[in-house]
Amino acid sequence: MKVGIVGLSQVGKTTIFSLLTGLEVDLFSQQHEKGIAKVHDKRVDILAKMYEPKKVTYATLEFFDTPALKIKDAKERTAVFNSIQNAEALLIVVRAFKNDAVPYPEVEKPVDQLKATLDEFLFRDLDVVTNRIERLENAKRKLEPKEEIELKLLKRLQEALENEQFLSKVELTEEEKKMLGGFSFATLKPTAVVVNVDEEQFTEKAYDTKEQIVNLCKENGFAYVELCGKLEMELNVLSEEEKMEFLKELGTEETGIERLSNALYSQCGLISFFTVGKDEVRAWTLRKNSTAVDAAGAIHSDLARGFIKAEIIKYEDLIRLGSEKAVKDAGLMKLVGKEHIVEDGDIITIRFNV
Ligand SMILES: Nc1nc2c(ncn2[C@@H]2O[C@H](COP(=O)(O)OP(=O)(O)OP(=O)(O)O)[C@@H](O)[C@H]2O)c(=O)[nH]1
Ligand SMILES: [Mg+2]
Repeated sequence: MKVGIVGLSQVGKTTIFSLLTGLEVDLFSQQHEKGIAKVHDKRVDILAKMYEPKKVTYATLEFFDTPALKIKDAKERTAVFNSIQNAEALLIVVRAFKNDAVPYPEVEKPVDQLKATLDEFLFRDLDVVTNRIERLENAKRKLEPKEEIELKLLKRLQEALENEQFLSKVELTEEEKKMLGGFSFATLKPTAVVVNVDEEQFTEKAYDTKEQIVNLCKENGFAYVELCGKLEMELNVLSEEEKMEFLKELGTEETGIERLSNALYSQCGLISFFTVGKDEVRAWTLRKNSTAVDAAGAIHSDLARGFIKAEIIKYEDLIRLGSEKAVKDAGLMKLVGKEHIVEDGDIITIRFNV
């Protein structure tokens, strides 16, 4: 899953990108980068303790940093969105932290930053829709029936966007969604908002216009996370033990970056299943409602091709009963066929024959 990080200038986009991916980035280079972030899942750690495997592999998300959006600047907008054309989800960064040494974005109030960013999403999609409509209307030939249908649909979308409505709020049939797949509309992508707060705001759990931001996120179905970039940077250089200690003092068990990657993961409709053994404990990513044969295919195409059955035990059962054998003895191992729907936390062994 690819996630584009967007926002106004000097809000902490590159800082958060660097924290997520563990890549060291020069904050002053305007080059945008991409990188892989592990999705921190405590269950993987616990399974690793149980199996003591040679290798532990977490699920991952891929992130893209972008240059700053400038309010109502069509050229910058095109540059930013073109650079994340392939992103399947978007992460909006909003700055609440106060520091006069860091120039403030064009609008200062956090909620105004969010609104300005969302407007850029709307403008982007409106640009795309309008261009395509013009192209179809100016075609010097008779449109194909499929194009006629597309034109009608695009006009509906244009009207919604002009009324500042996100395309995610427009009712679309599966057929229509498919038709729109190639446009990479910003307002159709799963979106999360991260507010970059300072230490004081973090402790107080409060910042200017928070309530409005939380409400906007609710209305639009965005995931919402607060974190303190500066604190996360400090946490980053600590040993695992020191980190746990520090987090405990802060009254939490997870870092903001861990919360953020988990929130994004579920916002994107993703679940994890696990494979376990002495060689490797590993989390794999699937979309919700995927089947056992999809799970096999995620591991290797051979496993999907030669799929016979899948053995499934539940993570909770394994932890509760202490061993695979105990789970089997309790009759809690399921042997399932291709079409069985995999659930988050399933531990899977594929039986196959190629
Ligand atoms: N005090 C404080 N400073 C921060 C925080 N996060 C980022 N900064 C600083 O803010 C400045 C901008 O951070 P960046 O991560 O480069 O922000 P950006 O959104 O990528 O900036 P542009 O790409 O130039 O738009 C840097 O000097 C950071 O060190 C934070 O949580 N607290
Ligand atoms: Mg940057």
